[in-house]
Amino acid sequence: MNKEDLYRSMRKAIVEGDKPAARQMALEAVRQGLDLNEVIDKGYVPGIQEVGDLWGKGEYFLPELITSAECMKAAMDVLQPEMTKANVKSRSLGKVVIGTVEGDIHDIGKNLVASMLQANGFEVIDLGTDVKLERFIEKAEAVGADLICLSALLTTTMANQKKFIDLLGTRGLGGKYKVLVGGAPATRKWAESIGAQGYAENAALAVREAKALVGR
Ligand code: B12
Repeated sequence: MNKEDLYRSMRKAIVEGDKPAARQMALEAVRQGLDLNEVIDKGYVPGIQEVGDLWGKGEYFLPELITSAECMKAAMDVLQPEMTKANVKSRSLGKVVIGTVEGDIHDIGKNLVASMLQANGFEVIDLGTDVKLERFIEKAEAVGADLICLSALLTTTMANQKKFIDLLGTRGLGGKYKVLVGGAPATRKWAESIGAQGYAENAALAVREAKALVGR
């Protein structure tokens, strides 16, 4: 199968919620030695975006969204170890504590960011979803993190990104960690307004931003 057909099939697998196909296409991409960052960006992400549009139009409901999210995960479970293998670095670029903030269970974007950071040489500690703000601090302190990455997909939970920066301040830890925020409702302007050190609109840019923040 050529690259364009493969990307189309990946998109279709996500939109139709076909987990075996999503996984199979990922294995095929690895077999063909394709650029896996491009595979994610051009094959899988457009699929989940289309699912979002279908939901917005009222054509898809929660069960379809969940199935599509599981398909994304099945594909990433194949791609992520391969990406990490291909980029094995002798020394870590830095330690990253990442999670989706309290009240929010969206994790597809967060997982992509975590995978790409890891694949590009960061040591990533993923706390999962619905993470209490204190937990980010506890973990960052325990592992000696360089960066803390907060994902939020809801306009309501986005407020927790600001609360987190305020919490760091009240704990006397403002400036100790570089905080990177993201998620669909976040913007560079929002990041600046709350005093976060970084923002990125997608996983590839998150890697670039994280590297810049640790001076690489
Ligand atoms: C899939 C999905 C779900 C799935 C999530 C499955 C999962 N495992 O994640 C399910 C079905 C569970 C779900 C539930 C809900 N959802 Co929902 N969901 C979506 C949907 C369709 C896609 C999100 C997604 O995965 N996008 C694809 C990824 C790749 O993009 P991304 O997340 O934006 O991530 C990229 C960037 O933002 C960035 N990024 C992300 N995180 C980070 C972090 C850092 C540090 C950085 C630098 C960058 C970064 O990089 C990522 C990769 O490129 C969106 C619609 C949309 N268009 O966004 C709605 C959406 C986010 N959901 C919405 C809502 C309302 C809900 C529910 C409240 C619905 C309900 N009534 O129950 C619940 C929330 C429950 C909760 N407490 O969290 C609304 C939010 C509205 C708002 N403005 O607040 C949206 C926008 C849909 C809509 N148009 O109404 N949802």
